[in-house]
Amino acid sequence: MSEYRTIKVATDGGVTIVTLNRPEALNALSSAVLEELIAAFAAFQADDGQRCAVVTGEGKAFAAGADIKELAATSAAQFYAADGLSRWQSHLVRAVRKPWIAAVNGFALGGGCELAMMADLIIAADTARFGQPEIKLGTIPGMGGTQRLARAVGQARAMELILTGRMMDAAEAQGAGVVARVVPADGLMDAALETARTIAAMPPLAVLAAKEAVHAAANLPLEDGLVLERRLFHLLAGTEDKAEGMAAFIEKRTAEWKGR
Ligand code: CO8
Repeated sequence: MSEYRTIKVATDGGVTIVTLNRPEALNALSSAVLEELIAAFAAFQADDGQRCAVVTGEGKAFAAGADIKELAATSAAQFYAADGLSRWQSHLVRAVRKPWIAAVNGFALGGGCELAMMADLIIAADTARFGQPEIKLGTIPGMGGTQRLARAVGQARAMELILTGRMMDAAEAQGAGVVARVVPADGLMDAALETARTIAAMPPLAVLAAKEAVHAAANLPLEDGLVLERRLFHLLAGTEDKAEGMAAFIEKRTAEWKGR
């Protein structure tokens, strides 16, 4: 859509494609990028025809982190007064109930790695590189890196990466559990779109519930997570889509989802 300056947004059927578009700054995540991502995600969430999103980067980076020039000019008082960085979590994670995929095409560093880890799943080009180099700038990750990386790869490797700023290549990131799938760079968008289209074709309520339940695994004690899973399972038992899905299986035909 033409009103965006720092991102590009397109749709392909039920899939929204968001491309970070500041290649001259390796898609550094400025406050303008955040505002536009918030608008794009709100539009994605609000549009019943859109079922899955893919976020990628233009050029050789997914995103090389927060915009260091902007960060350098922001005081502690400004950050604290604005509860700086909280809107990534509230608008790109909590407010987005539909699934989205990070298609990581190159550098995903600092805030870029954190943005990728906010996604419901990461598909990476074999050329992708992941890291939290904030320590080299005299700071630490500020939008989830210490928490999500530690949950994804375990404390030992997260500690090593965050204390040294070392980058992981795509193969290591996959082996460590950050990345769902690694594909050749020239096939990245095809692979991400194929996965997104597959998700977009699934029954919408079950997709929402599955996302909610899997995220709860990172946040809740096991007993509480198991209760949430069961309650969502019970809820889905009352949907038309569940009746349709099971009838279609028994009748050997393709199900038609209604989202209710
Ligand atoms: N911010 C602003 N500009 C950047 C950034 C960035 N993070 N990264 C690259 N650029 C700019 C460069 O300044 C350069 O601009 P110019 O041509 O005007 O000099 C242009 O992009 C190209 O970059 P390089 O010439 O450096 O490209 P190289 O291929 O030589 O190097 C690297 C690529 C290794 C990725 C290198 O650019 C680099 O190290 N970048 C910084 C990575 C980094 O430290 N990221 C962490 C930032 S701090 C952070 O993310 C805090 C997270 C918590 C807050 C999150 C809020 C969003």
